[in-house]
Amino acid sequence: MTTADFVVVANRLPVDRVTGPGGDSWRRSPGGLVTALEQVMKKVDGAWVGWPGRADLDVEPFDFDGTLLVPVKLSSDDLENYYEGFSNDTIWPLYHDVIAAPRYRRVWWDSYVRVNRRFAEAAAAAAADGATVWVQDYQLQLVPRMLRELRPDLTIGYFHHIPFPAYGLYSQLPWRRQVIDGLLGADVIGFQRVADAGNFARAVRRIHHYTTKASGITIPLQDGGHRIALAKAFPISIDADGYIELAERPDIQARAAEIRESLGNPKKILLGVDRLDYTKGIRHRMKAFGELLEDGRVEVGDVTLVQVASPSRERVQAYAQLRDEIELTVGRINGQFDTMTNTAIRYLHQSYPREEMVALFLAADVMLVTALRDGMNLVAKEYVATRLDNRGVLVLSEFAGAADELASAVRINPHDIDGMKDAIVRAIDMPAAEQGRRMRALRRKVLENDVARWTRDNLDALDVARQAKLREQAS
Ligand code: GDG
Repeated sequence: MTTADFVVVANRLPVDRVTGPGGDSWRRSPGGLVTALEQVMKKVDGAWVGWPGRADLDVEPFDFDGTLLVPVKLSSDDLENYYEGFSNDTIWPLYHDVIAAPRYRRVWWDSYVRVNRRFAEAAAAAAADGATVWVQDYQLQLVPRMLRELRPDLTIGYFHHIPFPAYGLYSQLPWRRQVIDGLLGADVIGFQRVADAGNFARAVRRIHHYTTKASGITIPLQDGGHRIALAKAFPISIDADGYIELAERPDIQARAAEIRESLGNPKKILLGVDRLDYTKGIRHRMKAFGELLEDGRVEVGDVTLVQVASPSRERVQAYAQLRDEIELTVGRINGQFDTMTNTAIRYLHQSYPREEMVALFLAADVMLVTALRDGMNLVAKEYVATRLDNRGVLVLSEFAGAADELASAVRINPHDIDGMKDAIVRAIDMPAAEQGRRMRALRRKVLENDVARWTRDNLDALDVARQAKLREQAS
């Protein structure tokens, strides 16, 4: 097989299998990581290892737009145990501070180990001598160590897209030592927030008593020597220029006006955009909005909340249950407050093309990001990037990673319903001058720290690690 000098390993390949009249073909998938890495992959001799998106699909590596795509086959059992089970029903709730109860099942763990090994072996086969491999996210935490054992010549990076919890919670994990060891196989371990990197370093100290200093973790080796792994924050971002281009398009601006019109031209539109996930605080947001209507502080006709809740992980029980709860709440609020002409909440359990999302951002006066825990939250940054007129208000949870950079948002604690109600009213009533001051500061941050910068910072850190490795080999 052809090998590559730069290999990305992620749960999903950057393409979707589509069935058309002429048979099956591959189409680039719209994900954030794909956009982030597009430029890099074009420049280097790159490969991408991942699941092709359909159970049991067995395909040979193939070239797509100059990148070697290496499919990892997953059976429906693997998907149930490794993906829906261990990744999304154990790690996801545990790492989001146990908002939902994590389930610890040994068969899920066994499958997670097996599937991680399969990814590591595929990456080892795709990587050229001395290559750099960049592993993505919580589904693949064991891959760095497995890969280091298979291929000590490689420089290995890992990026963690979700929070890393405090040790008091992390220590619940029956396999806490194995997961830490898996991650420590990387030379560079990237996190969203400084606090996540700190929690990780503390877990390493508690479990192994290794020395950690600034971002460096000293890992003793069997031969009596040691190596240093870097655990550091690299806050992820968006392709800000891409969003600005969309926001400048006359057809998308016209669509934004049309959306306002079709909602009955309320004075203010509030917007929420989330995967339907219990981490996003959708229920808390609705509770606050419902109470504002009840208290008479907000009137239907003046204010409408548009909530896009895109379908997600529907086969995991906690998600099915959350959907029922949200839909019951929306039904109750709308039943009580809707009029023949206006609705309180326009709820959309659907996915939309990016153009439509941007039109919604342009139509919205207030963006509500009320996550109970979130690695970063790209929606907050996307809203800010599209506000070309420097108007609009971002209400942002302190528990989203984005809060570290976006200090000029109206910050909230989503658990404090009264505080969130006051913040929403403040956002609705905010004078244009204050909106402008805040939005300009927010836009500066997002435009400076875009996704190109994120990729560059990560790759620079990997390059430093690679140079150190080469020097060591030479000495
Ligand atoms: C994880 C972490 C971290 C949503 N609905 C539609 C749609 N979206 C897009 C948004 C945004 C993306 O999906 C969601 O990204 P988030 O960051 O908000 O949240 P997660 O999916 O939970 O992502 C998170 C992220 O990884 C990156 O590291 O920030 O903390 O949890 O881009 O716009 N896009 C379209 N139609 C939809 O209906 N086109």
